[in-house]
Amino acid sequence: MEVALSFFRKRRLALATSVGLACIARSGGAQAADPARIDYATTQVIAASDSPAIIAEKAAKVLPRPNQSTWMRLEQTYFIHFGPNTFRGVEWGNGHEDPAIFNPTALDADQWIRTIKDAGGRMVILVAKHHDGMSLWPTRYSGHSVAASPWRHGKGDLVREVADAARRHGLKLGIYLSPADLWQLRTNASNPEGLYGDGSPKRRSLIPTDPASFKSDPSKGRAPTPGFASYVYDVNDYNRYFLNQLYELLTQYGPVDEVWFDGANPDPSVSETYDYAAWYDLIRKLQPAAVIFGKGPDARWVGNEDGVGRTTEWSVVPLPKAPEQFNWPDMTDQDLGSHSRLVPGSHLWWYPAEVNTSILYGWFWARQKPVKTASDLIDLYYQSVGRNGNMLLNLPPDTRGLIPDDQVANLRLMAQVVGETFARNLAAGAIVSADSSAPAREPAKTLDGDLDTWWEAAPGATKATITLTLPSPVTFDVVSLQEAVDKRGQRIESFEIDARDGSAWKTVEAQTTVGHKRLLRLASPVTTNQLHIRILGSRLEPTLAEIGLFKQAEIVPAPAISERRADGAVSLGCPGGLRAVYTIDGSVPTPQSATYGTPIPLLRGGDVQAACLGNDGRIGMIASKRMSGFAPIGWRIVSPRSSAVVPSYANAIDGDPSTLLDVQTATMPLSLTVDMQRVEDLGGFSYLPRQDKRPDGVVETYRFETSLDGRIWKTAVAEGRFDNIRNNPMLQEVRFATVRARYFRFTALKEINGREKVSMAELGALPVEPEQAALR
Ligand code: FUL
Repeated sequence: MEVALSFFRKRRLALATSVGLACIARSGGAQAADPARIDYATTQVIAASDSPAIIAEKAAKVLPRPNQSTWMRLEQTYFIHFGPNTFRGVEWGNGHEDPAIFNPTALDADQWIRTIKDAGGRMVILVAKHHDGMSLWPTRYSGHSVAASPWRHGKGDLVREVADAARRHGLKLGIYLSPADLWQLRTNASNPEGLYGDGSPKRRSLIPTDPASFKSDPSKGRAPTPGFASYVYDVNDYNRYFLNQLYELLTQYGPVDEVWFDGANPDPSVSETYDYAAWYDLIRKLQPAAVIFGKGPDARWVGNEDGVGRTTEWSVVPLPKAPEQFNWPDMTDQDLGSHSRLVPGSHLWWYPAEVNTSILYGWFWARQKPVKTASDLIDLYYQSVGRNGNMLLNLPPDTRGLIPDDQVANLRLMAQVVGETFARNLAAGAIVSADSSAPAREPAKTLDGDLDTWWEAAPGATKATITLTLPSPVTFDVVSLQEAVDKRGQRIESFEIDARDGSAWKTVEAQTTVGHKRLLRLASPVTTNQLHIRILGSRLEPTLAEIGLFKQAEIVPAPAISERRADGAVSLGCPGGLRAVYTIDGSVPTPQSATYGTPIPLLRGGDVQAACLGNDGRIGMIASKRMSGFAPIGWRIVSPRSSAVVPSYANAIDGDPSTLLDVQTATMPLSLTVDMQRVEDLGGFSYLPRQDKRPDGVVETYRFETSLDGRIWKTAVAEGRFDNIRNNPMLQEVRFATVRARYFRFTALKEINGREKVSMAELGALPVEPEQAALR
């Protein structure tokens, strides 16, 4: 035993230090010969004696690892969030779900993949297990999986269906496996066997472990998947469970190109230590080409769930420790990699951004969650792919197991615009010259359509001007630039673009970083036959692999949908007197839908989807807006009582999301009582947090009560939580058993940062909806 253990300890040490090393090359091999020379490497360390120029050179000579190079070229990737949450209409589960609720009636993974492919997606990342802990493949290591659901009579395997469909259509596959696992939580009364936080010791474990002796003798393995080996790790129960789940996912379904580790944990009251070193090691062994995202070394969360990359986005970031010892916290600062951050002791590391968001306001489907419009999605494309990041857009299927029509329609419009815009590079045929070039790196290489060849300024030059001269003037409003990051790293720090306007030059853009790809949408179209790209600052000789000029495809813009007016009606407006068509039944508008004439009454709330028809009768971009619940006509605040009521209280019930109730020094808990002035059957309430991106006063936990007379109160929700509201401050609709009421009282129990502050854009009351009865 002793011998085995000490052998194992040595092995684990070796493992820990080898994590990620398969692809780490340190600079310095040639330093013995020429101490001044800095070689290209996948990591560089800044020394106290390094001059600013040496620091810049080191930063410029950090290269992406091969898995990252392939990944960055995917650009458009898609997420699928589907699971028990879909059937419960929630964002986060609780670990008490009965797998029987997972019962999609028409699940078609092929429809998911076709939708993604048609939109230009190159990879699908499937949530195989979310925080609730239900595995969507028939894992051997827990009964809490699709095998216990009625879907496909307990014989279903969602990972298999998605992996097969992805392969059929030539898409890569990624896997999201939540480290947080509420089903396994030691305190979960629904699962007395919970492993998460069970305090178990680390034991020598063979992966894949024999499920029959998972706890009694974890050194006993089961037969490995054909083509794969077994591995030994010294881990506790939950980490062994996690490693075995990873093993199943990474050996049974073909190539996996991204493994997604989320940092969120809905119930931190039970603590568990994640043995990341072992997880990374196993991933590298089973799927060496996979990128490890988030809580991992290969791809970085951009820092928000809105789908917005930084305008200055460095792929090289300084780590305070060596990458193999680092624990990858979320990096949310505005400036992650500029020169001032590159301090002595930093380990420079290629760590590109992934920009994730959902097509719905929410990660899981629910009927009330509005769909982003095509123009929102086009913005997302420019703010992610166009800002040196990969786009990761979530398409959540509904309870049928299909991506609903409204998502498909908006995505299709987005893909049409993006596809048409980038179909033709208007710079083709230009003569490209540069004021300096390195040997064999001539500027014509920026127009050869090959990312692996590039122009590079002459040795020593950190500024340069490239000139494009076209045979005749072209009109464009998008400029695309790409650096030769794979072979030369990321270098450009600032640049400007000038267009020739007669005999003068006019600056049309001034920006900072480029990286793998930078797309610039100009304020207005430019017509010219000559263009300068002036690189004003670069960490080392600047490079450009590709240059593109494009004209955004014309599409009829979406109509403006007003807020609900005081009388509860909504109006639509199209530019240039175009005709608007709309629906309020959740269907996607078509040219045959109702034509807008007079304001649409929405006294009990609803979804408006509308589009303008072009002069040729073609449908334009679709806008949608949800009017949540009853129109607040005649509502008044009963308490806090008038003397104490600052005017802003009424802002929560004025139907106008742009006005805020904003109490900066609240005595918590803070209650707000509203008199609706009439008796209604209530089926729930809504809370719209402030939409200005500030966290102040955003409510995390609440109580909700109702009353017929303002004296006797019924509790509808004693203590509820708006899950994931910090990262996703969207409209919250909470349903409860039908109750007749004239008054309601919302109590803010806790602000997201635990401060004495309360804010809200709107508070609303919801009518009873038919499908409510089905919610548990
Ligand atoms: C977050 C999670 O908590 C959400 O539910 C979702 O999975 C998102 C992609 O990451 O942190």
